[in-house]
Amino acid sequence: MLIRRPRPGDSAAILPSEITSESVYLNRRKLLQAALAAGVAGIGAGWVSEAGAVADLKVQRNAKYSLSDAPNSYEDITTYNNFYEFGLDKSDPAENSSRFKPAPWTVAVTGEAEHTGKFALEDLLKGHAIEERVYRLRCVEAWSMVIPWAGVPLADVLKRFKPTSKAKYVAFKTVLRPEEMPGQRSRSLDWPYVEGLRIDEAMHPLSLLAVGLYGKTLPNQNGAPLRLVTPWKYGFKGIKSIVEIRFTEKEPPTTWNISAPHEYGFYANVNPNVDHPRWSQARERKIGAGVFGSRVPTLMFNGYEQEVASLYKGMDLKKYY
Ligand SMILES: Nc1nc2c(c(=O)[nH]1)N[C@H]1C(S)=C(S)[C@@H](COP(=O)(O)O)O[C@H]1N2
Ligand SMILES: [Mo]
Repeated sequence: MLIRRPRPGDSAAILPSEITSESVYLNRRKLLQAALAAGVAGIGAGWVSEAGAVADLKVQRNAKYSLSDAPNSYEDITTYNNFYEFGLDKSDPAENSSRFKPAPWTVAVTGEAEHTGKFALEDLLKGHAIEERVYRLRCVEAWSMVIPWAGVPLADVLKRFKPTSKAKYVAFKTVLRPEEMPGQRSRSLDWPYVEGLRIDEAMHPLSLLAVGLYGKTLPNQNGAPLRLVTPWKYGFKGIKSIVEIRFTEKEPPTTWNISAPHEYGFYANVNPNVDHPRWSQARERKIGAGVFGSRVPTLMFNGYEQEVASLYKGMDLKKYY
């Protein structure tokens, strides 16, 4: 029997049934507006809460760290997701995350740092200006999207805790709430989802703690209220709904590496020259570029070679995948 391994989504072409056409989307919005006007709760619950939950943010575009590419539509970004806590299909996170409560939110900062403790999200972000950064997200499944994130540089947040000289890595953990996250009631992955970065990767100016997109707070399906974004790495490093940040001396375990170690490594740097064991990484399908998609060459480090190559000087990138 052939057992298919779990993987961060689906590398095959999208099925017509997965595509939410513009007209269907607009009809849903009309339904939502009608429901709101009539004061009816429960109709299209996912959409009501999704639209209701996000709030405007004050953001300033950081041009230095933004692509000039046109971002994907809000619809693309919020309906084509990987968030296995809410199901395996791309449409599942938008449909199954309406009961998730991203507020109030507390993050535990632990491990090798002078200041540790539990912090309300508001306190974690206090004093940090929220930047907009347009990054490309390259999924390991060989598709990509351009997303206008809103967030704060991870380094600025981490430095306030004064990591000690033993802090060689930073580990992140997603919330464990099977009552609100139906995917956590099945054993598709080891819950909670965990990820990690080497400390110099975490301190790199491109690493972002995102709290929003398109100038609004994150919708649940995109990792509300706080998620990681490291644009030179495959999308699965961008852990969602973070509740713990731990400074460690040893390389921390990471969810996809636990799930399939010869397919997903710790580094997960985008690399068109190192194929996934089951498919090529040389090209990517741009989401939103039509049903037939537009396949374009994948760039080394997702286009951020100049900025990040020095982090990996002397390392064999085939061995450290
Ligand atoms: N907790 C958690 N974080 C996660 C995932 C997940 O399943 N669970 N999927 C990852 C993968 S494979 C990708 S490509 C990105 C997708 O982010 P987006 O849905 O906001 O585009 O989230 C990453 N973060
Ligand atoms: Mo992914």
